[in-house]
Amino acid sequence: MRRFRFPDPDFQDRFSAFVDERRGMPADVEAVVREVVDSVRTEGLEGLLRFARKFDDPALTEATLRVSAEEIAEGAARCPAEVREAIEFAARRIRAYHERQRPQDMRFTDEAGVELGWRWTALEAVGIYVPGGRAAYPSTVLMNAVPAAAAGVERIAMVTPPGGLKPAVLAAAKAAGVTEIWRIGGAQAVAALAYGAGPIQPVDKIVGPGNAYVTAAKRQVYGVVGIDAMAGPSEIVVVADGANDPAWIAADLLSQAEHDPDAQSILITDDEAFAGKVEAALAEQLGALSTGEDAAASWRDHGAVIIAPLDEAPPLVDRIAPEHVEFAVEAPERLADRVRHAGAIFLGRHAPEAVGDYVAGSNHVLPTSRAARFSSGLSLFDFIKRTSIIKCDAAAFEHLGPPTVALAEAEGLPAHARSAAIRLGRG
Ligand code: HSO
Ligand code: ZN
Repeated sequence: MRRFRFPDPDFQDRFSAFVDERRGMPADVEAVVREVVDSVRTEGLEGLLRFARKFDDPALTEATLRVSAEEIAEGAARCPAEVREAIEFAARRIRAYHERQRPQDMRFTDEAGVELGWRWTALEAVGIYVPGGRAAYPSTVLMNAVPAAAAGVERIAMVTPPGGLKPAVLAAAKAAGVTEIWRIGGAQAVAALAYGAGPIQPVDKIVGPGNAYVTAAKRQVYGVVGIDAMAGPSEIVVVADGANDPAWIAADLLSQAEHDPDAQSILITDDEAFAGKVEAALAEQLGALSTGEDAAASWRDHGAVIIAPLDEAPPLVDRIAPEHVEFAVEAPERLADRVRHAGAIFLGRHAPEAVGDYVAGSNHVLPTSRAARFSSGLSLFDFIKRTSIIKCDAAAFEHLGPPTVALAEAEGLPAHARSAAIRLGRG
């Protein structure tokens, strides 16, 4: 854990160096992934089964590739009722939030009499990658699939390695409106979604988190299909005054730290004695966490405490451009309104980031590694696209034809020029 004091003479230099540190350099797996992706692309089902058997399940066959409706229903039924209800509660709230993002179509006639506009339509088919192992989270399924369903995507194909098929994941898939589930993971699953393989029809876009192999595969199939943003290790900045319960703030910092040894939690406070109490509470809570080893490594290597007047917090937050920022202060808007770069902002003492991870309704797939400077979290917009509309009658064309001819001639494209000129009676 690093400690910074705003008035220290070397504050700016040390803080800048800290912000620019890279966490978790991605492994170079491009060449390995290239072979897998090419094999699935050229061999289809055969290539997919070869790699799926090698890496995940030696007994996998074409017949067991798809998780049947009965398996989904049975698995979901094994999910404890309390968890299933929480999943359904979350799904409803995420759906309601994302439905409000739906933009209007537009149609207008400009001063030249040209009718213009655009209209939005949903993608037809989307693939959702759900990691296996510890990170097989039902919330991942909800945050990726519910916005797709809300957008009107007809086919939502989920892939997950055999270990990912946990009861809560299956319950989330049901609640989210996933339409098919395939028992495959890794780069071969991404390639199968992009190119199709045997019974797996190709999709139009692939979203969802994964390891270095999955991420490299998504990058390699980009262009054939759309992909979502590349997710890095999670981050949180908590801006807190001394009136908070230190145990609450410590818990918030640990809630990100436990994700990954490369996650980052930063406390900004104007009260040095309070910071000390948060650190003590954090050390105490760490010992009781089953995820304590990762959380301790994250806090030790990437954590920070910044002592600064709260008025200085917004520009510091902007430099960090964090995935999440909490303002646990008396008048949170006064500070938060001055923040420009953040994936999600949590206002007040009763809005811990964990509610945003699960049930607030907003999306928990958010820009990391300072990408909040230029991008936004996953939303309905990731599952719709816009088509331009252009309508001209003869009178409107009188205005558009001559400059079209001029530009086409300037570009040396005579057929373009003719297609306009012919309609002006000069063809
Ligand atoms: N906080 C993570 C998402 C997550 N949390 C999933 C719990 N489950 C994204 O930054
Ligand atoms: Zn989380």
